[in-house]
Amino acid sequence: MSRTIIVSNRLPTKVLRTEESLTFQASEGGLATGLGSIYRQEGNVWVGWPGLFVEDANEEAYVREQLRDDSMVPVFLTEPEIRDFYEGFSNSTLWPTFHYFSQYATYEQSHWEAYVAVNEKFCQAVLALAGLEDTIWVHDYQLLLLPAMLRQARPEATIGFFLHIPFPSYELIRVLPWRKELLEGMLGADLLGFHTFGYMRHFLSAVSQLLGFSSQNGQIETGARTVLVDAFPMGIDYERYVQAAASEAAVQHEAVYREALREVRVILSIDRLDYSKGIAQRLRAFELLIQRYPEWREQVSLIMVVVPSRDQVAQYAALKEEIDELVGRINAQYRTITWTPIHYFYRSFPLEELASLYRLAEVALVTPMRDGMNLVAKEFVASKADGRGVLILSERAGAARELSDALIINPTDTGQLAEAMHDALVMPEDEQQLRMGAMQALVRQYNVFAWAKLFMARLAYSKMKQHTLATE
Ligand code: GDG
Repeated sequence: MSRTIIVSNRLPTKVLRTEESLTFQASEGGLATGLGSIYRQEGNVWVGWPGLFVEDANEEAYVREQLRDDSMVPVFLTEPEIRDFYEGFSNSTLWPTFHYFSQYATYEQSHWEAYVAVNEKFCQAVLALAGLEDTIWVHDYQLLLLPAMLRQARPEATIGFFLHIPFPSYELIRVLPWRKELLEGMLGADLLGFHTFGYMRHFLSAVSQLLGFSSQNGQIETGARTVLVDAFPMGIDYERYVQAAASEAAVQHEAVYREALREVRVILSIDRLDYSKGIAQRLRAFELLIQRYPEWREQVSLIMVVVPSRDQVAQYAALKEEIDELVGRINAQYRTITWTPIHYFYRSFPLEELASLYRLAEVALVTPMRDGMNLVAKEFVASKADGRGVLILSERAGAARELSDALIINPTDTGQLAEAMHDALVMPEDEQQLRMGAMQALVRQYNVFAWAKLFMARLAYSKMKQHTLATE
């Protein structure tokens, strides 16, 4: 039987070390939540790092066995590998470059070498597992070299690749010392997927300018092979969020929060800690709102959840400090005995509590500087059963291409953002329902299952086409 082997840097489960034992916990992040619902079907397997440094061969065997029962195969990485491959090349070179923060990028040869070595390690893990009939689906920027490595070992393999972050303009890609190798690595796939046509166009342009390969209708001719490129906007497990929001637990949490907040209306913001998410700019915009419209003081609070992430990378630690300071200053300046302007949480919440926050909020602020897609925007939409609520969405999130009924803003324009918050707070209910209803129909239909199905169908088609061409 042919299976799908999903490969990503992280497994959808992370293994944590407590004093006496190891515990297994679902990981956060868009990829884990999105694909988590589908990989268990039809004997599929997920290959990735379990988030733990194992101490010895016994522990390694134990983790491997525990994960096997849940269709996962771990790739064990060492501390120097995580430092140089993950925190180094992935998160200090590729992530800033691909999110248009080149000024934060570092270019270390040793990080590059670790990146090559870890991609090779993943390649060996997949080859040990994959049968000739299996489909291999590689995910994201940590594994850009893997498609070509797999292709070299298995010229006939069916390989898909999906990039979850933006693909930037050629002008950013050309800065990277290893730009050609990275593009060649990706071109080992049969099908390359991006969230939007914009990212796809940037990729085609980079391939043409750096490698000289032309393309037509999303087909790149490399000389040896044809590679298909297309846009597949990722969706969410819609029903899961509908159900979570309707659950007894979510309703109860909401009631408790509501009582504590009394009549105060809620604007919500949820992200991983990341400079690409525009968190500091959002805080400044909220301050501007209560400066320009003092009537909202004591009437509106911002609930801001920031999920700890990558705090070993210098910029993330600095951002955390900036956010702490901004929240402290704004709260100290405007708070009253009975009102807190910003309720700030630096931790993650269980799904039901997250759902209760989506229920509670009248306005969601999703205002990244750059974001491949942004699933929080879609989850908020799915959670609003009564159709009320307003989404404020950055034009530079992939989701803005689909959710055009949100209030679309430029996240660097603090004034525009403050006005959008005001507009959202005074928006008539029928307009809210009209906009929300249109977005719900779209998010419900193009859910994560539709996304995966479309990608897989297109991958099968690309393979069939190549086969036909080869036998003609
Ligand atoms: C990358 C791209 C792209 C957040 N806080 C909690 C929590 N979350 C969950 C959300 C959502 C996920 O984490 C975050 O997904 P995003 O899409 O917003 O962002 P990234 O993690 O940066 O993901 C992004 C995505 O990949 C998929 O392609 O959309 O552009 O950057 O699902 O709900 N979950 C729980 N508690 C929290 O406190 N349980």
